[in-house]
Amino acid sequence: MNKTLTIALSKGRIFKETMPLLEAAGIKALDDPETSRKLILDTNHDNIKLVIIRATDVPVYVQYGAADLGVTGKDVLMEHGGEGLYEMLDLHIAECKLMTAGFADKALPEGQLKVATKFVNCTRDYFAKQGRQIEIIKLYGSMELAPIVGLADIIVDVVQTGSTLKANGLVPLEHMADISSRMIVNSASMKMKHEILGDLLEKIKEAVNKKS
Ligand code: PRT
Ligand code: MG
Repeated sequence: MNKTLTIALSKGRIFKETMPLLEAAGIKALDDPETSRKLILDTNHDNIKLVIIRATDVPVYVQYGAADLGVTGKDVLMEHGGEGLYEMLDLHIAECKLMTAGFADKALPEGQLKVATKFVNCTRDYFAKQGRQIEIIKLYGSMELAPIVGLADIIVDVVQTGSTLKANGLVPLEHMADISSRMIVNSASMKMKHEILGDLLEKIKEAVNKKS
């Protein structure tokens, strides 16, 4: 039963917080993505590799089976839609909240609200459910700047400590969703590699439960 497994992770907080869980399941990375330029990292198991990619690309790699499994924020997963993959485990890491944010003391326009965000689908769904008319302005980063320069009335972004909002004169307004990172698995891999995946997921689940 020496089937190969490819695990998709992103650099930064997800890698840092996922590795202790993988280590508890007996998987150690042989390189550190912060210092290595390698995109594919070997592990202490010949049949298990890690691919290091952008956070928003993780569900895409898993959807198409380029990775058998991966770790991704619920925000990224909701935005992706979850096609072709299963959400298997809440890892309770990289926790934050998806929020709207804006100026504390500024009245919002009566009519159409301009909302700047990279979370286009989540934002559309959230405001549609409330029957509120919005225009979405898609950005790829630094959403906090948009209200300051008059590009948008409010933003939708993930917030952890809130200090980035505060530093830019903004406040959190509406809580849209609690976010944490999830273990996702390609739906075909789940069938083809059921034994090795089931074993790994079980060990990771134990490690998650031990932590909380
Ligand atoms: O950074 P990059 O553009 O490569 O991609 P990314 O931002 O999608 O990835 P990464 O690694 O930064 O985040 C991965 C996942 O971590 C996200 O998808 C979230 O699920 C989760 N997460 C948890 C966060 C935060 N906390 C967080 N604070 N993602 C981003 N932030 C941002 C926040 O938007 C703000 O700009 O970090 C900044 C600091 O936050 P405050 O509130 O503590 O000031
Ligand atoms: Mg980031």
